Amino acid sequence: MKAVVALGSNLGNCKENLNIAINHLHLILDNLIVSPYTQTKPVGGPKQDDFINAVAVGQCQLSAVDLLTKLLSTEEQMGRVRDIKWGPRVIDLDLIVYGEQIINSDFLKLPHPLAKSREFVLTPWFAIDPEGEIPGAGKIKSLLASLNSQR
Ligand code: PH2
Ligand code: MG
Ligand code: MG
Repeated sequence: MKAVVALGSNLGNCKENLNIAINHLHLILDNLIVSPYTQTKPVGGPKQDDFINAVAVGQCQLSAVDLLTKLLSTEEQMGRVRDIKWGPRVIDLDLIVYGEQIINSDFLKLPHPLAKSREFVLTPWFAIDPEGEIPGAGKIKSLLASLNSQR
């Protein structure tokens, strides 16, 4: 199943943090493709440093819950501390889309409910997967166009 994972970091050596996370993702996902890293202004949360964001796309045989569990354990191994909502973080690994799955549990929401409105997810994703889509929301390309027309 196709997995789309968004990566973000704005604490410490952000590019190195993304490199380490990508190495972990290679152990979990096959045929991994990684977007260029992009510096973005923080969206929401407290005043904080810019983020480095990227998106990775790969193939996975795990259940969605098992995949998310592995992503969360990578975050934990890398020293992620969960305190302030949308606050600074060493690494954030969000499961954006998993095949066509639609899930709405407390643990896991698929597709990621905010992805369709987040330029820092859609732009790097589009760079590596221009035909990509969010089930129920549409093609990245049209989502980006509607974000741009709102501004
Ligand atoms: N992640 C958030 C909140 N705001 N802003 C940017 N630019 N990049 C992020 O990855 C990000 C954010 C919550 O996960
Ligand atoms: Mg996030
Ligand atoms: Mg997260």
